[in-house]
Amino acid sequence: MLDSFRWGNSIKEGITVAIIGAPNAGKSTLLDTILNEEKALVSDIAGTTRDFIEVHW
Ligand SMILES: Nc1nc2c(ncn2[C@@H]2O[C@H](COP(=O)(O)OP(=O)(O)OP(=O)(O)O)[C@@H](O)[C@H]2O)c(=O)[nH]1
Ligand SMILES: [Mg+2]
Repeated sequence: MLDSFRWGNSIKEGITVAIIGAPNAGKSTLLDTILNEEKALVSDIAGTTRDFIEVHW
């Protein structure tokens, strides 16, 4: 049980994932694609997303 707890708990509770990358790398596009929702503004201007965007998915 001890050995399988982390794996089982990750499936049950989910895991925390951070999308990190250079300005204009496509982080917001990736997030919106995963969510199938326009959560983060996508633009060709580097530095569009300034705040942390936290979602539960
Ligand atoms: N060719 C190409 N362009 C992409 C891709 N993903 C995103 N873009 C374009 O790259 C530009 C930046 O995309 P964003 O998703 O806003 O990038 P970001 O990393 O969130 O940018 P910042 O928030 O400014 O740091 C936009 O014009 C997107 O349409 C991709 O896979 N291929
Ligand atoms: Mg962004």
